[in-house]
Amino acid sequence: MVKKAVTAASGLAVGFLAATVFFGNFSGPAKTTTTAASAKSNAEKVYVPFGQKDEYYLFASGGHSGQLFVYGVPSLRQIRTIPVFSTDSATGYGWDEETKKMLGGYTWGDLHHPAFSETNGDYDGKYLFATDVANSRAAVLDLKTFTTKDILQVPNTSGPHCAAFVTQNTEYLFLPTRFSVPLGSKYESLDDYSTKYRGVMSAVTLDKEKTKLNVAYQVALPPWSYDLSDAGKKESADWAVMTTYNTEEATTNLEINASQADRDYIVLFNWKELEKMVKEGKYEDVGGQKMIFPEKQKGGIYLVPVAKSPHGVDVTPDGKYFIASGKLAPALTVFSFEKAMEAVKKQDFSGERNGIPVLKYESVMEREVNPQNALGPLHTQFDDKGMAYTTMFISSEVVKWNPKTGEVLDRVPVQYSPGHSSAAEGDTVAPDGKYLVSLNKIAKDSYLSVGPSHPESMQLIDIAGKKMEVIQSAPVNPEPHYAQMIKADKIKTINVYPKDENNPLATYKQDQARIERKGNEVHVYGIAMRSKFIFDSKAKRQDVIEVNEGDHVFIHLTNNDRDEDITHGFAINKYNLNIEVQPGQTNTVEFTADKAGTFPIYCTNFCSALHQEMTGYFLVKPKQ
Ligand code: CUK
Ligand code: CUA
Repeated sequence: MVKKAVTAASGLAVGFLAATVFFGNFSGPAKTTTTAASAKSNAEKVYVPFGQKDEYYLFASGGHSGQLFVYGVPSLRQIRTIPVFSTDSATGYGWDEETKKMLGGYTWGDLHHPAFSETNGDYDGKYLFATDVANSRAAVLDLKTFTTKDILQVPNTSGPHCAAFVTQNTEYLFLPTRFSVPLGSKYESLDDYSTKYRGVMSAVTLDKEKTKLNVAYQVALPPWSYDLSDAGKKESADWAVMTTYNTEEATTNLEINASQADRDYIVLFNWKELEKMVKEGKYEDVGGQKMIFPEKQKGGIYLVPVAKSPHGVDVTPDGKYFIASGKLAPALTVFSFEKAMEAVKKQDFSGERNGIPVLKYESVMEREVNPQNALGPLHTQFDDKGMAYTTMFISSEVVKWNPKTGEVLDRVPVQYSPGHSSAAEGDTVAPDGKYLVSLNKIAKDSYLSVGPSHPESMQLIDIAGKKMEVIQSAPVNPEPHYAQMIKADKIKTINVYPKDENNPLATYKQDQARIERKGNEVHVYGIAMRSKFIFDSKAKRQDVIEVNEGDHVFIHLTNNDRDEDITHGFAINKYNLNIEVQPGQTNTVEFTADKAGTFPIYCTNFCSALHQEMTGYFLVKPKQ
């Protein structure tokens, strides 16, 4: 079924707009120019001399690299790459048993929105969540070790783009999806899109004891696309909001067909009410999940009309308002939670869509703001005075404005086409108001040329004063969708993995390093230490593993160096194997010795003056 015929004229108009969106508008605001005097004072603001540390950590999305990048602010120096959804040979991520199992057979992911765990609406520095649009996964990282601890394959769902965002005490992580699919991803004709397809939102909880993610329940939303969402704060803490597009339910050529209606919606839901429904058994079992169908189980979910094709909604730090914009229109719209709650109470509805009540736009809208000539508003961040900073993708600028009055206070050009920006402690109830990093999609002529494709770009903006000032710029890895910036002193890392005497795979004493055989299974309980491997303490050559062709080999390797930063690697030449053991850590690699021959083993991580000597042999006796 074709939902709506597209007239030639409107198709053209939208096509033109889409072309503008696609290419950006570089003739918009003037490019940042730097005088010698301002360059000197900017350099002083961002220079972090050796021996001193950056004031903030910036955890930035690595997009379709599947990784997460950690930068220091204000220096914008990259400190670390943390693999999350993709394999990473630099750290052996995806080769050792634990991380291989977590990746679930996938070798890549598309990480969009990192989110810190929160306590009372403030980043608590303990965990970081992220989702994978490509293969429908969610991950939790432990910030004590900067490592991925669990990856959840989210059932019944397709592309949890709009996440991660957490409620103010990390009760839930809500994962609405970008794509709608039939429940369970089974085959259904696209002609039945409106009746058989659904956009599923998952409510996920974190088990802090085990650092594991679990799906608490799901909601079968209408077959629309859901975009970036945000949880309420303080008085709106029980609520959350997410934007939708393609409420036209177009199934082809979305560029044009999903931009027909003048308005899309913000989905407004009360998670306390959804929780209650689940407790009262008001759900259906779908593939073992508790699924709420809003058209049958009424209450808790409402729609607020919004300018068409919005790309996100952001809640103000005081929890009073939520801000959304149509990404094809110049208008920023401020909505009031108080008004929305009032309208819900009075049942002030203009009708229903797909069985969900629609609140009247006029009843919830607080004000519309139109910064002159600003185009393509995407995402909004906040400072300590409650001022909002919205990125303008098409006109390549950041606009500072006051959500309480609608007054536009300042504008600064960025190079070019910013997606998100990230303010210091910007998603908390108390942002710091110090820095804003503009995450730009296009670098063009900003850096030394590297050919037809250029890096993405971050620009650091000083937002402490009345006027914004771009003070630093850095090329970055793809794809900086979103980042969160946290005060560095909130993060408490460990230096060495503590000894775990209960771990049967760990070997802490050199004389206990051993090779055990059970039929064609070979278990190596080995040690890596400066600057040797001990696989078998009793053998003539302690650093040799000898097996028969076809044997199933498990190598359990413990790093017995208990000094900070002494990491060892373990690789077998031509066996496509590489793991890492951090100080005190034990990791396992499992494989079949399917190639007979002689294969050198070596440590991949430069660990000492005799690192080059940290080698051994893997000997595979051929089958007779
Ligand atoms: S999205 Cu990429 S700029 Cu995934 Cu938040 Cu808006
Ligand atoms: Cu151990 Cu290099």
